[in-house]
Amino acid sequence: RARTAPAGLGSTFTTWLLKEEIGGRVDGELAIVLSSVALACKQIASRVQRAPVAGDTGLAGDVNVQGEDQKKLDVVANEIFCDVLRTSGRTGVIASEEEDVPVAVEETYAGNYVVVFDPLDGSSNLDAAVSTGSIFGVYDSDEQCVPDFDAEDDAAVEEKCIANVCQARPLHLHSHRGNNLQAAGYCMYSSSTMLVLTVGDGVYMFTLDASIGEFVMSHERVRIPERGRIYSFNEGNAKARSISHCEGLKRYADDLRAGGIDQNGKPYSARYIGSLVGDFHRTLLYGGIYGYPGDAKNPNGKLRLLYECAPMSFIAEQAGGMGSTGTGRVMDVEPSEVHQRVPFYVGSAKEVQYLESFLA
Ligand code: AHM
Ligand code: MG
Repeated sequence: RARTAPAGLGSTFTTWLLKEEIGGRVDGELAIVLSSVALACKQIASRVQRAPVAGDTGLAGDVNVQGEDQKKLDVVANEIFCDVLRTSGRTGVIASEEEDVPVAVEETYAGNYVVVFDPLDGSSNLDAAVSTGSIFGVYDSDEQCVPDFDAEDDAAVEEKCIANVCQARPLHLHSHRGNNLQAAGYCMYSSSTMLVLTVGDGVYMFTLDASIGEFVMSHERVRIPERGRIYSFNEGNAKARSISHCEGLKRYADDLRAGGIDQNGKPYSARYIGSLVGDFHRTLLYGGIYGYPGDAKNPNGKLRLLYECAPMSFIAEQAGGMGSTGTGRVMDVEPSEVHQRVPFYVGSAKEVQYLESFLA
């Protein structure tokens, strides 16, 4: 009898995907989408590493739909993601932080899945060679919203693409998994390149082994510590928060500095990279809380629901943590716009609950 390939620690991403497919947690199409995402991440990792010598640092000269200056590598990473997903033949619609509206994949290549992504998050860190990452989420398509390229004009196709992304409510993953987020993950470009993802069956981490060009499983069934003494907020925004409606946040910050949940315990430590992927990855492994609140000027904060907060919340929940808007579960927020922002708090369950107790 043939032996089953080992699919635990030390196995490749491809072997793990195969095992998930055999176990019925991933279908053949989703496996191809996820392999394509992994390929895009390898290509981006290589461009990020070589950026200073390849002349890939600095601004591209354009501004994206959200009014942010695009870095050269924001544009390159977006092209890599779009090209790889398009040619996967399994993606119908893609929505990116760097695209104004969701884009339908041409009929010849089109598949069913809707993939949302931030191709290069934290790119303001890039020129200093500090961690960056890509974040992605995969949703089922809604048949009603699949554009008909032959029969419909461009405006109708675009409208359906928007509907297709916004219908994909990242909700109730346990009770309605078929309709919502099917997979979510990120790839961190740091001292190691790490692909972290969930298909609703725990969280797995794969480290890129450059000697073989493969992601190899380095952590399985990751669990975020229930508590953690690291908090990760942009302290420079504290003043804006204190003059806004966020009185509870100010009290929370003062409370953390005074010792947090158990006031007599060791003090908390502040850590803030300014790269969601890096800050989230540390929080996932060490515990604690990451937050990007709203303030007087931006009541919904900065981070985007579809391709930043919802995928990270899915991962956090799958690891036993929480992703919250401060007053409710991020996964329960129904998107109404592609680039919608939400206040975001994520991390150890007890730490997020403690923060929520100040905002109730
Ligand atoms: P980006 O998608 O344009 O890179 O912005 C998102 C980034 C996050 O990675 C990070 O957590 C946050 O912006 C940092 O913002 P700030 O500099 O305002 O603290
Ligand atoms: Mg981003």
